[in-house]
Amino acid sequence: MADKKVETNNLSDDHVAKKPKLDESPDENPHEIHSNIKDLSTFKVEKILNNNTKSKIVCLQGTFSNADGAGLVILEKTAFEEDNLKCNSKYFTSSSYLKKIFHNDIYGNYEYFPVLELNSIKTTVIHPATEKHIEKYCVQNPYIVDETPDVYQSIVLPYIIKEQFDLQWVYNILEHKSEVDRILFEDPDPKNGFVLLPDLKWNGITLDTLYLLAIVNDRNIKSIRDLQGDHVRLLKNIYNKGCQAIEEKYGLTKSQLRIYLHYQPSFYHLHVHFTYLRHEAPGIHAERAHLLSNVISNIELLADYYQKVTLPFIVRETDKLFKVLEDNNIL
Ligand code: GTA
Repeated sequence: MADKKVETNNLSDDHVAKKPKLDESPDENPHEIHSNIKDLSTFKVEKILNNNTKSKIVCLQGTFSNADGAGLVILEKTAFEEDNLKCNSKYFTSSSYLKKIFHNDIYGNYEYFPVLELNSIKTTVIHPATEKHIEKYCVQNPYIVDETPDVYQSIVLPYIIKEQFDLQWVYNILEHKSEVDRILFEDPDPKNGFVLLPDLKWNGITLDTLYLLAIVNDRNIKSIRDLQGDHVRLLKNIYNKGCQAIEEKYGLTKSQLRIYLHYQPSFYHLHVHFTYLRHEAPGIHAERAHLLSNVISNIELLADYYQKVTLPFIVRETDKLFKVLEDNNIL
């Protein structure tokens, strides 16, 4: 691999948990749990970080008996797939088991156990997980910060450079080392190109929860704060080709998609979220999501809009940034 410092925007990775050398293939790393994981019987739960009864996502912290370091397991009960419910439904067969709880007049309550293939739980394993991963998945009090350009330059940017999450998974995608078979569309142009693929949060099947991610090839754009006039071509390219690829594959038009960027993002390599408008994905709220069409329009009006504007963002109580902002009387 070329000069790693250049590839990571010169960002430090001091906080990164002990991990394999970067020139090892991601699939052949003996220290990772992922290379030979078959079931989760080696996972021992130590703490429930978050149990969201609305989204039905639970985040568990623990350890694997066959690997060092902390691990996170995120379990999510998935939405119903409409195709499975329609006529000749796999749900309503004699292979399923119906357990009666009670019935009263015309009302009946049951527990239903459909066939195994309909009972999958979407599972994400993060191992080895850093303290920052663990913090991120804990329930915490959020606060809004109005970030002026000055606060960004003097406080937030130095913090990002020191503390950001490792971007190796992003580079693995761009370099075709991971998730190659999941790529939906790719434009290899180094300045205006990008890779479009299903997001980690999507199972890639259930259309109602469609969630794809466009990751830009240019490694020098951390977030919308860095966007300038000469990025309009890149952003329009993502919008046009991303929408076209999604329409061809999934039949959803651009007016059925929510296309946005996060501020602050978790990962400081520019990427754009594409979600189905009907799906209430995490991170679609006003305090975090910036619609791509708005972003393009702002830069077209004023090339250095994102270097001049005050951008609000959410910081959480146990983030190290919270303390830094408090110490500087920003919060
Ligand atoms: N294809 O390896 C990856 C990968 N990783 C590590 C992250 N992403 C990946 N996609 C692929 N392969 O949408 C995706 C993330 C996210 C995007 C980064 O990259 O899923 P962001 O920088 O704006 O950060 O986007 P963001 O939005 O905070 O994303 P993230 O990290 O998903 O967290 C948001 C919240 O969503 C979390 O706090 C949690 O509440 C929830 N969440 C996170 N992960 C999951 C999950 N696996 N299942 C369910 N909910 C989750």
